[in-house]
Amino acid sequence: MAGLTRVTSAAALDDVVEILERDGAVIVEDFADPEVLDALWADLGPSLDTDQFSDNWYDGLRTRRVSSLFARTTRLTPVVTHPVFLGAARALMQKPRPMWIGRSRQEMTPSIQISTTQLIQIHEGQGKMPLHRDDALHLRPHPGPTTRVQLMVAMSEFTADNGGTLVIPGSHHWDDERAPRTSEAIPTEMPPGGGLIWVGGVYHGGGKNVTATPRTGLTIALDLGNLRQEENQYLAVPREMVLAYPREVQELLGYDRCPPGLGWVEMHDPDIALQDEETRRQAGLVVGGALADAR
Ligand SMILES: O=C(O)CCC(=O)C(=O)O
Ligand SMILES: [Fe+2]
Repeated sequence: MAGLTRVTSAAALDDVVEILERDGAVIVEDFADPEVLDALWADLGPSLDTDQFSDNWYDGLRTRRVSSLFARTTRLTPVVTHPVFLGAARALMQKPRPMWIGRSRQEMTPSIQISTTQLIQIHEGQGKMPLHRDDALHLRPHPGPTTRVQLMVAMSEFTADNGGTLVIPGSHHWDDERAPRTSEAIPTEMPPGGGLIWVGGVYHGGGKNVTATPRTGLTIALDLGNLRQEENQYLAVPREMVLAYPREVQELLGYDRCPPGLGWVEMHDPDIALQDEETRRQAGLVVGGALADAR
């Protein structure tokens, strides 16, 4: 069976979007530089130094998962803003929607947001994860518009034997009646630093690891801004860690209004919560647990 389509970071965005529309998945061979990978291992690796595994069959009883990644490192900017990943996510999801407001015909373009972040380490003895669609979290019907674009960066090599993510190309076009079969799935094989990008409607799942070496991946999902985040970034990432990131990443973490008007606080865009104490107080935000003087 032919493998998944492969490109490099230099690929034209239009080509990547076309592959994602056709196959629902693509491998970017050189997604993360070795320095980026080293920095992420330094910040995040220690959280995998435990003998704990996930506590349920679906997540994997021989799989370690670490979440809240933006609370654990300030070095995810080149990953989440990678032009191929973020560019494809924007192209596939930020489609203008027409609407009437009174007699004025307007177009609103939704925002996108970070929805889930995890390190996933599959150990020897872990079997295949059930094939699933991640956008099923939003109970949405298929086929339909793309509402999630997800990334898996290989923190270690991904092979067919060590649990490289299984993907059924084209399955985002299927309806909700057709069941996924393992025989249709292709393993993701990529070097450390490689990136698998897939759309939320594609059937996929972690593979079986029959080797003695764990397989480690770092996943970030971007969802349409009018959906609830899978992982609650407002609770997961402390304000001071959000402040350590550039504006574009802050917006992706949810400090942005999804047009026409989702996510406001005290009638302001939510990034008001990242301003200095005086500005927040004047805006009417509750600061330090007390009602602001402005009330
Ligand atoms: O670990 C993997 O390769 C995929 C995991 C996955 O699909 C999930 O956790 O939803
Ligand atoms: Fe998944």
